[in-house]
Amino acid sequence: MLIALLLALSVVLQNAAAAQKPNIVAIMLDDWGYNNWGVHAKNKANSREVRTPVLDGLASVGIALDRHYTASVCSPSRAAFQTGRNPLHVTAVNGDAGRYNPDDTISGFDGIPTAMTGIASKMATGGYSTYFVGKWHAGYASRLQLPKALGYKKSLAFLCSGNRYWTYDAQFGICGDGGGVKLTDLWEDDGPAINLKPAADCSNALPNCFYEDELFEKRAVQWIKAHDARKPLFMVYAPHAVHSPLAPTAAQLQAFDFVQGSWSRKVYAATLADIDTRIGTIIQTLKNKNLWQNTLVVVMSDNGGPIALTGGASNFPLRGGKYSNFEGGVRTNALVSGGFVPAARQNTTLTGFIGVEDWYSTFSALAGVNPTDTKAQKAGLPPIDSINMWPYLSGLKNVSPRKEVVLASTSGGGGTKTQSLIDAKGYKLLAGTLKYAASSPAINPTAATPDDAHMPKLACGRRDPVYPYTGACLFNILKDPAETTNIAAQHPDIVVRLAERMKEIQATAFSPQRGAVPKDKVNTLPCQSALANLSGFEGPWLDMPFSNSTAAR
Ligand SMILES: *[C@@H]1O[C@H](CO)[C@@H](O)[C@H](O)[C@H]1NC(C)=O
Ligand SMILES: *[C@@H]1O[C@H](CO)[C@@H](O)[C@H](O)[C@H]1NC(C)=O
Ligand SMILES: CC(=O)N[C@H]1CO[C@H](CO)[C@@H](O)[C@@H]1O
Repeated sequence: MLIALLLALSVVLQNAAAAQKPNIVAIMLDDWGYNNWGVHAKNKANSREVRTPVLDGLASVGIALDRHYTASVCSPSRAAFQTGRNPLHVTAVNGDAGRYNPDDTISGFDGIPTAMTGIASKMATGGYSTYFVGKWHAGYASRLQLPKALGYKKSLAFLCSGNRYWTYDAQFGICGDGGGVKLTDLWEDDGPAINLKPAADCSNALPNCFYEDELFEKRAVQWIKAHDARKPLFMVYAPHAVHSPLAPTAAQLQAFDFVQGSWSRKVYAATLADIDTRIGTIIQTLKNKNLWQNTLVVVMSDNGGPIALTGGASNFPLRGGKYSNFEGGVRTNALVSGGFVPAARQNTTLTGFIGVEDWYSTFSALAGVNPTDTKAQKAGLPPIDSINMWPYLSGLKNVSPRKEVVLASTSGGGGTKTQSLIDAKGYKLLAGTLKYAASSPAINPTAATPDDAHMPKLACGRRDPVYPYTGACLFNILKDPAETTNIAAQHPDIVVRLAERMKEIQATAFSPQRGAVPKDKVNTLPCQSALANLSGFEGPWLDMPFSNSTAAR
Protein backbone atom coordinates (compact mmCIF):
# COMPACT_ATOMS: atom_id res chain seq x y z
CA MET A 1 0.00 0.00 0.00
CA LEU A 2 2.67 2.45 1.09
CA ILE A 3 4.83 1.42 -1.85
CA ALA A 4 1.91 1.92 -4.20
CA LEU A 5 1.30 5.39 -2.75
CA LEU A 6 4.95 6.30 -3.04
CA LEU A 7 5.01 5.07 -6.62
CA ALA A 8 1.89 7.08 -7.45
CA LEU A 9 3.43 10.13 -5.79
CA SER A 10 6.66 9.76 -7.70
CA VAL A 11 4.74 9.53 -10.97
CA VAL A 12 2.88 12.74 -10.07
CA LEU A 13 6.16 14.46 -9.19
CA GLN A 14 7.78 13.28 -12.40
CA ASN A 15 4.87 14.62 -14.39
CA ALA A 16 5.06 17.94 -12.55
CA ALA A 17 8.79 18.17 -13.23
CA ALA A 18 8.29 17.23 -16.86
CA ALA A 19 5.54 19.82 -17.25
CA GLN A 20 7.93 22.56 -16.19
CA LYS A 21 10.38 21.82 -18.93
CA PRO A 22 9.81 24.32 -21.73
CA ASN A 23 8.30 23.32 -25.04
CA ILE A 24 10.84 23.97 -27.75
CA VAL A 25 10.03 24.83 -31.35
CA ALA A 26 13.09 25.25 -33.55
CA ILE A 27 12.41 26.83 -36.92
CA MET A 28 15.12 26.52 -39.54
CA LEU A 29 14.56 28.61 -42.64
CA ASP A 30 16.50 27.88 -45.79
CA ASP A 31 18.76 30.35 -47.63
CA TRP A 32 17.30 33.32 -45.77
CA GLY A 33 19.38 36.43 -46.48
CA TYR A 34 20.65 38.70 -43.71
CA ASN A 35 18.94 41.72 -45.25
CA ASN A 36 15.76 39.75 -45.95
CA TRP A 37 14.59 40.04 -42.37
CA GLY A 38 12.59 43.13 -41.42
CA VAL A 39 14.79 43.63 -38.35
CA HIS A 40 17.83 44.10 -40.58
CA ALA A 41 16.07 45.67 -43.57
CA LYS A 42 14.46 48.43 -41.49
CA ASN A 43 15.31 51.84 -43.01
CA LYS A 44 17.18 50.14 -45.88
CA ALA A 45 16.40 50.64 -49.54
CA ASN A 46 14.68 47.24 -49.76
CA SER A 47 12.50 47.56 -46.65
CA ARG A 48 9.28 47.61 -48.67
CA GLU A 49 10.16 44.30 -50.31
CA VAL A 50 10.85 42.50 -47.06
CA ARG A 51 7.58 41.62 -45.39
CA THR A 52 8.30 39.63 -42.23
CA PRO A 53 6.01 41.11 -39.56
CA VAL A 54 5.78 37.82 -37.66
CA LEU A 55 9.53 37.24 -37.58
CA ASP A 56 10.08 40.89 -36.60
CA GLY A 57 7.47 40.59 -33.87
CA LEU A 58 9.05 37.43 -32.49
CA ALA A 59 12.30 39.34 -31.99
CA SER A 60 10.52 42.27 -30.33
CA VAL A 61 9.24 39.94 -27.59
CA GLY A 62 12.41 37.85 -27.64
CA ILE A 63 16.11 38.17 -28.39
CA ALA A 64 17.69 38.93 -31.75
CA LEU A 65 20.90 36.91 -32.02
CA ASP A 66 23.32 39.11 -33.88
CA ARG A 67 26.22 36.72 -34.30
CA HIS A 68 24.72 33.33 -34.96
CA TYR A 69 27.02 31.24 -37.18
CA THR A 70 26.23 28.29 -39.42
CA ALA A 71 27.97 26.60 -42.32
CA SER A 72 27.73 28.32 -45.70
CA VAL A 73 25.59 25.53 -47.21
CA CYS A 74 22.58 23.50 -46.11
CA SER A 75 23.59 19.94 -45.31
CA PRO A 76 26.55 20.75 -42.99
CA SER A 77 24.39 23.20 -41.00
CA ARG A 78 21.54 20.75 -40.66
CA ALA A 79 23.85 17.90 -39.66
CA ALA A 80 25.51 20.23 -37.13
CA PHE A 81 22.15 21.22 -35.66
CA GLN A 82 21.02 17.59 -35.32
CA THR A 83 24.28 16.26 -33.84
CA GLY A 84 25.83 19.15 -31.89
CA ARG A 85 29.05 19.02 -33.89
CA ASN A 86 30.76 21.72 -35.83
CA PRO A 87 30.43 20.68 -39.50
CA LEU A 88 34.17 19.94 -39.37
CA HIS A 89 33.28 17.03 -37.05
CA VAL A 90 30.18 15.65 -38.74
CA THR A 91 30.10 16.63 -42.41
CA ALA A 92 31.21 19.64 -44.42
CA VAL A 93 29.98 18.06 -47.65
CA ASN A 94 26.80 19.35 -49.20
CA GLY A 95 25.31 16.08 -50.11
CA ASP A 96 24.94 13.38 -52.71
CA ALA A 97 23.04 10.55 -51.08
CA GLY A 98 24.20 8.06 -53.70
CA ARG A 99 27.80 7.99 -52.42
CA TYR A 100 29.01 4.84 -50.72
CA ASN A 101 32.22 3.40 -49.36
CA PRO A 102 31.55 -0.24 -48.37
CA ASP A 103 34.65 -0.29 -46.16
CA ASP A 104 33.12 2.13 -43.68
CA THR A 105 29.67 1.06 -42.56
CA ILE A 106 29.29 3.92 -40.05
CA SER A 107 30.40 6.97 -42.04
CA GLY A 108 31.02 5.71 -45.59
CA PHE A 109 28.23 7.74 -47.20
CA ASP A 110 26.80 11.20 -47.26
CA GLY A 111 25.47 12.96 -44.17
CA ILE A 112 25.34 12.06 -40.48
CA PRO A 113 27.29 8.93 -39.45
CA THR A 114 24.88 6.27 -38.20
CA ALA A 115 26.44 6.04 -34.72
CA MET A 116 25.82 9.67 -33.76
CA THR A 117 23.03 10.51 -31.31
CA GLY A 118 20.58 13.12 -32.57
CA ILE A 119 19.18 15.98 -30.51
CA ALA A 120 15.67 14.51 -30.68
CA SER A 121 16.91 11.31 -28.99
CA LYS A 122 18.28 13.47 -26.18
CA MET A 123 14.97 15.30 -25.89
CA ALA A 124 13.04 12.02 -25.87
CA THR A 125 15.26 10.86 -23.00
CA GLY A 126 14.23 14.05 -21.21
CA GLY A 127 10.56 13.14 -21.58
CA TYR A 128 9.74 15.18 -24.69
CA SER A 129 7.41 14.27 -27.53
CA THR A 130 9.46 14.83 -30.65
CA TYR A 131 8.37 16.01 -34.11
CA PHE A 132 10.17 16.87 -37.32
CA VAL A 133 8.59 18.44 -40.36
CA GLY A 134 10.27 19.85 -43.47
CA LYS A 135 13.69 19.62 -45.04
CA TRP A 136 16.07 16.98 -43.72
CA HIS A 137 19.15 17.01 -45.99
CA ALA A 138 21.38 15.37 -43.40
CA GLY A 139 21.87 12.04 -45.18
CA TYR A 140 19.57 9.19 -46.19
CA ALA A 141 21.66 6.39 -47.69
CA SER A 142 20.75 4.36 -44.61
CA ARG A 143 17.51 4.31 -42.64
CA LEU A 144 19.73 4.90 -39.59
CA GLN A 145 20.22 8.47 -40.85
CA LEU A 146 16.53 9.31 -41.10
CA PRO A 147 14.56 11.50 -38.67
CA LYS A 148 13.07 8.48 -36.92
CA ALA A 149 16.47 6.97 -36.18
CA LEU A 150 17.68 10.37 -34.96
CA GLY A 151 14.92 10.42 -32.34
CA TYR A 152 11.83 11.96 -33.94
CA LYS A 153 8.72 10.06 -32.93
CA LYS A 154 6.78 11.66 -35.76
CA SER A 155 8.28 13.01 -38.95
CA LEU A 156 7.33 14.19 -42.42
CA ALA A 157 10.34 15.26 -44.42
CA PHE A 158 11.85 15.73 -47.81
CA LEU A 159 15.31 14.28 -47.75
CA CYS A 160 17.41 15.92 -50.45
CA SER A 161 18.55 19.52 -50.92
CA GLY A 162 15.48 20.79 -52.69
CA ASN A 163 12.38 19.30 -54.21
CA ARG A 164 9.71 21.05 -56.25
CA TYR A 165 7.06 22.97 -54.32
CA TRP A 166 4.08 21.52 -56.22
CA THR A 167 5.08 18.02 -57.35
CA TYR A 168 7.56 17.25 -54.53
CA ASP A 169 9.91 15.59 -56.98
CA ALA A 170 13.57 15.82 -56.11
CA GLN A 171 15.68 18.51 -57.71
CA PHE A 172 19.08 16.90 -57.06
CA GLY A 173 18.28 13.45 -55.70
CA ILE A 174 19.75 9.98 -56.11
CA CYS A 175 18.60 9.69 -59.72
CA GLY A 176 20.10 13.07 -60.58
CA ASP A 177 18.01 15.79 -62.13
CA GLY A 178 16.32 16.23 -65.45
CA GLY A 179 17.53 12.89 -66.82
CA GLY A 180 14.03 11.57 -67.33
CA VAL A 181 13.68 9.71 -64.03
CA LYS A 182 11.90 11.77 -61.41
CA LEU A 183 11.71 10.58 -57.82
CA THR A 184 9.22 11.99 -55.37
CA ASP A 185 10.87 13.29 -52.24
CA LEU A 186 8.63 12.96 -49.21
CA TRP A 187 9.15 10.55 -46.34
CA GLU A 188 6.87 9.89 -43.39
CA ASP A 189 8.19 8.07 -40.32
CA ASP A 190 9.19 4.67 -41.77
CA GLY A 191 8.45 4.89 -45.45
CA PRO A 192 7.62 6.95 -48.52
CA ALA A 193 4.60 9.22 -48.06
CA ILE A 194 2.82 7.56 -50.94
CA ASN A 195 -0.62 8.91 -50.11
CA LEU A 196 0.66 12.51 -50.16
CA LYS A 197 2.07 12.29 -53.67
CA PRO A 198 0.55 15.05 -55.82
CA ALA A 199 -0.58 14.63 -59.40
CA ALA A 200 2.43 14.60 -61.72
CA ASP A 201 1.30 17.79 -63.46
CA CYS A 202 0.68 19.80 -60.29
CA SER A 203 1.76 23.41 -60.45
CA ASN A 204 1.06 26.79 -58.92
CA ALA A 205 -1.58 27.38 -61.55
CA LEU A 206 -3.78 24.34 -60.90
CA PRO A 207 -6.51 23.78 -58.33
CA ASN A 208 -6.32 20.83 -55.91
CA CYS A 209 -2.56 21.10 -55.79
CA PHE A 210 -0.90 21.62 -52.46
CA TYR A 211 2.02 24.04 -51.99
CA GLU A 212 4.62 22.09 -50.03
CA ASP A 213 5.00 24.65 -47.26
CA GLU A 214 1.25 24.55 -46.80
CA LEU A 215 1.49 20.79 -46.31
CA PHE A 216 4.24 21.26 -43.71
CA GLU A 217 2.43 24.08 -41.91
CA LYS A 218 -0.77 22.04 -41.70
CA ARG A 219 1.14 19.06 -40.34
CA ALA A 220 2.87 21.17 -37.68
CA VAL A 221 -0.47 22.67 -36.65
CA GLN A 222 -2.11 19.25 -36.55
CA TRP A 223 0.63 17.85 -34.32
CA ILE A 224 0.53 20.81 -31.93
CA LYS A 225 -3.25 20.50 -31.62
CA ALA A 226 -3.03 16.74 -30.96
CA HIS A 227 -0.03 17.04 -28.63
CA ASP A 228 -0.54 15.64 -25.12
CA ALA A 229 0.38 18.75 -23.12
CA ARG A 230 1.32 16.71 -20.05
CA LYS A 231 4.58 16.09 -21.87
CA PRO A 232 6.87 18.85 -23.15
CA LEU A 233 6.97 19.29 -26.92
CA PHE A 234 10.07 19.37 -29.09
CA MET A 235 9.38 20.28 -32.69
CA VAL A 236 11.71 21.11 -35.54
CA TYR A 237 9.92 22.96 -38.31
CA ALA A 238 12.20 23.28 -41.34
CA PRO A 239 10.13 24.73 -44.17
CA HIS A 240 11.22 24.71 -47.79
CA ALA A 241 11.25 28.51 -48.00
CA VAL A 242 13.20 30.36 -49.16
CA HIS A 243 15.20 27.73 -51.07
CA SER A 244 14.94 27.31 -54.83
CA PRO A 245 13.14 26.33 -57.04
CA LEU A 246 10.78 29.06 -55.82
CA ALA A 247 7.23 28.77 -57.17
CA PRO A 248 4.70 30.95 -55.37
CA THR A 249 1.14 31.35 -56.66
CA ALA A 250 0.04 34.22 -58.87
CA ALA A 251 -1.84 35.71 -55.92
CA GLN A 252 1.26 35.60 -53.72
CA LEU A 253 3.29 37.20 -56.49
CA GLN A 254 0.75 39.90 -57.19
CA ALA A 255 1.40 41.51 -53.82
CA PHE A 256 4.98 42.11 -55.01
CA ASP A 257 4.23 43.46 -58.46
CA PHE A 258 6.05 46.64 -57.48
CA VAL A 259 9.34 44.73 -57.30
CA GLN A 260 11.04 45.65 -60.54
CA GLY A 261 14.20 44.65 -62.31
CA SER A 262 14.64 41.07 -61.06
CA TRP A 263 12.28 38.14 -61.32
CA SER A 264 14.20 36.15 -58.70
CA ARG A 265 14.02 39.01 -56.19
CA LYS A 266 10.26 39.26 -56.67
CA VAL A 267 9.69 35.52 -56.30
CA TYR A 268 11.94 35.44 -53.25
CA ALA A 269 10.06 38.33 -51.61
CA ALA A 270 6.71 36.60 -52.18
CA THR A 271 7.93 33.25 -50.85
CA LEU A 272 9.38 34.92 -47.77
CA ALA A 273 6.19 36.84 -46.98
CA ASP A 274 4.27 33.58 -47.36
CA ILE A 275 6.41 31.66 -44.89
CA ASP A 276 6.25 34.53 -42.43
CA THR A 277 2.46 34.20 -42.41
CA ARG A 278 2.68 30.44 -41.94
CA ILE A 279 5.04 30.83 -38.99
CA GLY A 280 2.44 33.20 -37.56
CA THR A 281 -0.20 30.46 -37.83
CA ILE A 282 2.04 28.02 -35.96
CA ILE A 283 2.71 30.57 -33.21
CA GLN A 284 -1.02 31.26 -32.93
CA THR A 285 -1.70 27.52 -32.61
CA LEU A 286 0.76 27.34 -29.69
CA LYS A 287 -1.02 30.29 -28.07
CA ASN A 288 -4.48 28.83 -28.60
CA LYS A 289 -3.37 25.68 -26.85
CA ASN A 290 -1.99 27.71 -23.94
CA LEU A 291 1.53 26.49 -24.60
CA TRP A 292 3.10 29.85 -25.45
CA GLN A 293 4.00 30.96 -21.91
CA ASN A 294 6.17 27.90 -21.45
CA THR A 295 7.59 27.74 -24.96
CA LEU A 296 11.00 28.64 -26.32
CA VAL A 297 11.00 29.37 -30.03
CA VAL A 298 14.32 29.46 -31.88
CA VAL A 299 14.44 30.74 -35.44
CA MET A 300 17.50 30.63 -37.66
CA SER A 301 18.59 30.31 -41.24
CA ASP A 302 20.74 27.35 -42.29
CA ASN A 303 23.11 29.67 -44.19
CA GLY A 304 23.20 33.11 -45.78
CA GLY A 305 21.17 34.17 -48.78
CA PRO A 306 22.16 33.29 -52.35
CA ILE A 307 23.18 36.61 -53.89
CA ALA A 308 23.79 35.84 -57.58
CA LEU A 309 21.41 36.85 -60.37
CA THR A 310 19.00 33.97 -59.86
CA GLY A 311 19.41 33.76 -56.07
CA GLY A 312 17.03 36.53 -55.06
CA ALA A 313 18.58 37.40 -51.69
CA SER A 314 20.53 40.28 -50.14
CA ASN A 315 22.97 39.97 -47.25
CA PHE A 316 23.65 43.72 -47.12
CA PRO A 317 25.81 45.07 -45.54
CA LEU A 318 27.70 41.79 -45.29
CA ARG A 319 30.07 40.46 -47.91
CA GLY A 320 29.44 37.18 -49.69
CA GLY A 321 26.57 34.77 -49.48
CA LYS A 322 25.60 31.12 -49.58
CA TYR A 323 28.60 28.93 -50.61
CA SER A 324 31.19 31.24 -49.06
CA ASN A 325 32.69 31.65 -45.61
CA PHE A 326 32.42 35.42 -45.77
CA GLU A 327 30.03 36.78 -43.15
CA GLY A 328 27.20 36.91 -45.68
CA GLY A 329 27.38 33.14 -46.03
CA VAL A 330 27.65 32.19 -42.37
CA ARG A 331 26.43 34.96 -40.06
CA THR A 332 22.76 34.15 -40.25
CA ASN A 333 19.52 35.69 -39.08
CA ALA A 334 18.51 34.17 -35.76
CA LEU A 335 16.33 34.86 -32.76
CA VAL A 336 14.84 33.26 -29.69
CA SER A 337 11.34 34.07 -28.54
CA GLY A 338 8.34 32.68 -26.71
CA GLY A 339 7.04 33.15 -23.19
CA PHE A 340 9.94 31.16 -21.76
CA VAL A 341 12.39 33.99 -22.55
CA PRO A 342 12.97 35.84 -19.24
CA ALA A 343 11.26 39.26 -19.13
CA ALA A 344 14.54 41.14 -18.72
CA ARG A 345 15.84 39.68 -21.99
CA GLN A 346 12.74 40.39 -24.06
CA ASN A 347 13.15 42.91 -26.88
CA THR A 348 16.95 42.79 -26.65
CA THR A 349 19.83 41.91 -28.96
CA LEU A 350 22.75 39.68 -28.02
CA THR A 351 25.99 40.08 -29.92
CA GLY A 352 28.02 37.14 -28.60
CA PHE A 353 28.98 34.20 -30.79
CA ILE A 354 26.51 31.32 -31.02
CA GLY A 355 27.12 28.37 -33.34
CA VAL A 356 24.39 26.28 -34.94
CA GLU A 357 25.92 23.29 -33.10
CA ASP A 358 25.26 24.98 -29.75
CA TRP A 359 21.50 24.32 -29.76
CA TYR A 360 22.20 20.65 -28.99
CA SER A 361 23.66 21.32 -25.54
CA THR A 362 21.28 24.21 -24.92
CA PHE A 363 18.22 22.06 -25.55
CA SER A 364 19.74 19.11 -23.67
CA ALA A 365 20.27 21.36 -20.63
CA LEU A 366 16.65 22.56 -20.77
CA ALA A 367 15.54 18.92 -21.02
CA GLY A 368 17.73 17.99 -18.05
CA VAL A 369 19.81 15.45 -19.97
CA ASN A 370 23.55 15.00 -20.39
CA PRO A 371 24.56 16.06 -23.91
CA THR A 372 27.57 13.71 -24.09
CA ASP A 373 27.29 11.27 -26.99
CA THR A 374 28.58 7.97 -25.63
CA LYS A 375 27.29 5.96 -28.60
CA ALA A 376 29.45 7.99 -30.98
CA GLN A 377 32.39 7.75 -28.58
CA LYS A 378 32.21 3.95 -28.67
CA ALA A 379 32.25 4.06 -32.46
CA GLY A 380 35.34 6.29 -32.45
CA LEU A 381 33.50 9.32 -33.81
CA PRO A 382 34.22 12.93 -32.78
CA PRO A 383 32.56 14.23 -29.60
CA ILE A 384 30.06 17.09 -29.60
CA ASP A 385 31.33 20.69 -29.90
CA SER A 386 28.16 22.13 -28.50
CA ILE A 387 28.09 24.73 -25.69
CA ASN A 388 25.03 25.32 -23.53
CA MET A 389 23.90 28.87 -24.34
CA TRP A 390 21.01 29.03 -21.89
CA PRO A 391 22.95 30.85 -19.12
CA TYR A 392 23.82 33.51 -21.70
CA LEU A 393 20.38 33.66 -23.31
CA SER A 394 18.56 33.81 -19.97
CA GLY A 395 20.75 36.56 -18.54
CA LEU A 396 22.66 34.55 -15.94
CA LYS A 397 25.83 35.33 -17.88
CA ASN A 398 26.52 38.49 -19.81
CA VAL A 399 29.07 37.18 -22.25
CA SER A 400 28.77 34.26 -24.60
CA PRO A 401 30.72 31.18 -23.54
CA ARG A 402 31.65 30.65 -27.23
CA LYS A 403 35.04 32.26 -27.76
CA GLU A 404 35.75 31.23 -31.32
CA VAL A 405 33.99 30.30 -34.52
CA VAL A 406 35.37 27.57 -36.78
CA LEU A 407 34.31 27.42 -40.42
CA ALA A 408 35.02 24.42 -42.60
CA SER A 409 35.33 23.97 -46.33
CA THR A 410 35.64 21.15 -48.82
CA SER A 411 37.29 23.26 -51.50
CA GLY A 412 40.38 22.01 -53.24
CA GLY A 413 39.55 18.34 -52.76
CA GLY A 414 41.33 16.06 -50.33
CA GLY A 415 38.57 16.10 -47.74
CA THR A 416 37.39 18.45 -45.07
CA LYS A 417 39.50 21.50 -44.29
CA THR A 418 39.33 24.29 -41.78
CA GLN A 419 39.00 27.39 -43.91
CA SER A 420 38.37 30.10 -41.40
CA LEU A 421 38.66 30.96 -37.75
CA ILE A 422 37.22 33.93 -35.85
CA ASP A 423 38.67 34.73 -32.42
CA ALA A 424 37.07 36.53 -29.48
CA LYS A 425 38.48 39.89 -30.62
CA GLY A 426 36.80 39.52 -34.01
CA TYR A 427 39.92 38.66 -35.99
CA LYS A 428 38.96 36.34 -38.83
CA LEU A 429 41.50 34.38 -40.83
CA LEU A 430 40.37 33.12 -44.24
CA ALA A 431 42.42 30.66 -46.28
CA GLY A 432 42.08 29.41 -49.84
CA THR A 433 39.94 30.80 -52.63
CA LEU A 434 36.61 32.25 -51.56
CA LYS A 435 33.68 32.25 -53.93
CA TYR A 436 30.89 34.85 -53.94
CA ALA A 437 33.27 37.59 -52.83
CA ALA A 438 30.84 40.37 -53.76
CA SER A 439 28.97 42.55 -51.28
CA SER A 440 25.28 42.58 -52.08
CA PRO A 441 23.61 45.99 -52.16
CA ALA A 442 20.43 46.45 -50.10
CA ILE A 443 18.40 45.89 -53.24
CA ASN A 444 19.77 42.66 -54.71
CA PRO A 445 19.80 41.12 -57.22
CA THR A 446 19.18 43.55 -60.04
CA ALA A 447 19.53 43.04 -63.78
CA ALA A 448 23.20 43.99 -63.39
CA THR A 449 24.03 41.29 -60.80
CA PRO A 450 26.40 38.58 -62.13
CA ASP A 451 25.17 34.99 -62.39
CA ASP A 452 26.75 32.26 -60.24
CA ALA A 453 29.52 31.53 -62.72
CA HIS A 454 30.58 35.18 -62.85
CA MET A 455 30.53 35.99 -59.16
CA PRO A 456 33.91 37.41 -58.11
CA LYS A 457 36.38 35.33 -56.11
CA LEU A 458 38.92 36.38 -53.53
CA ALA A 459 42.25 34.56 -53.40
CA CYS A 460 43.42 34.12 -49.82
CA GLY A 461 46.37 31.85 -50.53
CA ARG A 462 46.34 28.29 -51.77
CA ARG A 463 43.05 26.97 -53.05
CA ASP A 464 43.47 23.95 -50.81
CA PRO A 465 43.85 25.55 -47.39
CA VAL A 466 46.65 23.88 -45.45
CA TYR A 467 49.06 25.10 -42.81
CA PRO A 468 50.83 27.58 -42.82
CA TYR A 469 47.99 29.07 -44.86
CA THR A 470 50.41 31.25 -46.83
CA GLY A 471 48.63 34.23 -48.32
CA ALA A 472 45.65 33.97 -45.96
CA CYS A 473 43.42 37.03 -45.56
CA LEU A 474 42.70 38.70 -42.24
CA PHE A 475 39.69 40.84 -41.37
CA ASN A 476 38.33 42.17 -38.12
CA ILE A 477 34.62 41.50 -38.25
CA LEU A 478 33.83 43.58 -35.15
CA LYS A 479 35.45 46.74 -36.61
CA ASP A 480 34.82 45.87 -40.25
CA PRO A 481 31.71 43.69 -40.38
CA ALA A 482 31.50 43.97 -44.17
CA GLU A 483 35.02 42.48 -44.58
CA THR A 484 36.18 45.29 -46.85
CA THR A 485 39.81 45.54 -45.74
CA ASN A 486 42.32 42.72 -45.65
CA ILE A 487 44.69 43.60 -42.79
CA ALA A 488 46.93 40.53 -43.00
CA ALA A 489 49.99 42.59 -43.96
CA GLN A 490 49.61 44.89 -40.95
CA HIS A 491 49.21 42.06 -38.45
CA PRO A 492 51.57 39.20 -39.27
CA ASP A 493 51.62 38.19 -35.59
CA ILE A 494 47.85 37.73 -35.50
CA VAL A 495 47.96 35.79 -38.77
CA VAL A 496 50.51 33.41 -37.25
CA ARG A 497 48.54 33.01 -34.03
CA LEU A 498 45.30 32.18 -35.86
CA ALA A 499 47.12 29.94 -38.34
CA GLU A 500 48.64 27.94 -35.46
CA ARG A 501 45.20 27.54 -33.94
CA MET A 502 43.72 26.49 -37.30
CA LYS A 503 46.41 23.87 -37.60
CA GLU A 504 45.47 22.53 -34.16
CA ILE A 505 41.81 22.41 -35.11
CA GLN A 506 42.55 20.86 -38.50
CA ALA A 507 44.18 17.92 -36.71
CA THR A 508 40.72 17.06 -35.34
CA ALA A 509 38.91 17.21 -38.70
CA PHE A 510 36.58 14.32 -39.43
CA SER A 511 36.95 13.39 -43.05
CA PRO A 512 35.87 9.80 -43.71
CA GLN A 513 36.01 8.30 -47.21
CA ARG A 514 32.38 8.67 -48.15
CA GLY A 515 32.78 7.07 -51.56
CA ALA A 516 32.62 8.57 -55.02
CA VAL A 517 29.65 10.47 -56.38
CA PRO A 518 28.03 8.04 -58.86
CA LYS A 519 28.49 9.25 -62.42
CA ASP A 520 25.63 7.39 -64.04
CA LYS A 521 23.05 8.11 -61.39
CA VAL A 522 20.07 6.47 -63.04
CA ASN A 523 21.67 3.08 -63.67
CA THR A 524 23.25 2.62 -60.25
CA LEU A 525 21.89 0.93 -57.16
CA PRO A 526 20.49 3.94 -55.23
CA CYS A 527 18.25 5.07 -58.07
CA GLN A 528 17.25 1.58 -59.20
CA SER A 529 16.49 0.58 -55.63
CA ALA A 530 14.23 3.62 -55.18
CA LEU A 531 12.36 2.71 -58.36
CA ALA A 532 12.03 -0.97 -57.52
CA ASN A 533 11.59 -0.89 -53.78
CA LEU A 534 10.43 2.56 -52.69
CA SER A 535 7.67 3.17 -55.22
CA GLY A 536 9.79 5.81 -56.93
CA PHE A 537 10.50 7.88 -53.80
CA GLU A 538 13.81 9.18 -52.50
CA GLY A 539 14.90 7.06 -49.57
CA PRO A 540 17.51 4.77 -48.05
CA TRP A 541 19.02 2.08 -50.22
CA LEU A 542 21.88 0.65 -48.15
CA ASP A 543 19.69 -1.44 -45.86
CA MET A 544 16.89 -2.33 -48.21
CA PRO A 545 15.21 -5.23 -46.44
CA PHE A 546 14.01 -2.90 -43.69
CA SER A 547 13.08 -0.04 -45.98
CA ASN A 548 11.44 -2.38 -48.43
CA SER A 549 9.28 -4.09 -45.87
CA THR A 550 8.03 -0.73 -44.56
CA ALA A 551 7.63 0.74 -48.01
CA ALA A 552 5.30 -2.08 -48.90
CA ARG A 553 3.11 -1.53 -45.84
C1 LIG B 1 10.96 47.12 -28.27
O1 LIG B 1 11.84 48.23 -28.09
C2 LIG B 1 11.62 49.29 -28.97
C3 LIG B 1 12.66 50.36 -28.70
O2 LIG B 1 13.92 49.84 -28.61
C4 LIG B 1 10.23 49.83 -28.81
O3 LIG B 1 10.00 50.84 -29.76
C5 LIG B 1 9.22 48.72 -28.98
O4 LIG B 1 7.92 49.20 -28.68
C6 LIG B 1 9.53 47.55 -28.06
N1 LIG B 1 8.63 46.44 -28.37
C7 LIG B 1 8.03 45.72 -27.44
C8 LIG B 1 7.12 44.64 -27.92
O5 LIG B 1 8.21 45.89 -26.26
C1 LIG C 1 15.09 -4.28 -53.65
O1 LIG C 1 15.19 -4.92 -52.40
C2 LIG C 1 15.60 -6.26 -52.46
C3 LIG C 1 15.47 -6.86 -51.09
O2 LIG C 1 16.34 -6.28 -50.20
C4 LIG C 1 17.00 -6.33 -53.02
O3 LIG C 1 17.46 -7.65 -53.08
C5 LIG C 1 17.00 -5.73 -54.40
O4 LIG C 1 18.30 -5.67 -54.89
C6 LIG C 1 16.40 -4.34 -54.36
N1 LIG C 1 16.24 -3.88 -55.70
C7 LIG C 1 17.06 -3.00 -56.24
C8 LIG C 1 16.82 -2.67 -57.66
O5 LIG C 1 17.93 -2.46 -55.62
C1 LIG D 1 12.20 -8.58 -50.99
C2 LIG D 1 10.95 -7.79 -50.92
O1 LIG D 1 10.29 -7.77 -49.92
N1 LIG D 1 10.65 -7.11 -52.02
C3 LIG D 1 9.45 -6.28 -52.13
C4 LIG D 1 9.79 -4.81 -52.04
O2 LIG D 1 8.63 -4.01 -52.21
C5 LIG D 1 7.95 -4.20 -53.41
C6 LIG D 1 6.72 -3.29 -53.41
O3 LIG D 1 7.07 -1.99 -53.09
C7 LIG D 1 7.53 -5.65 -53.57
O4 LIG D 1 6.96 -5.84 -54.85
C8 LIG D 1 8.75 -6.56 -53.42
O5 LIG D 1 8.34 -7.90 -53.46
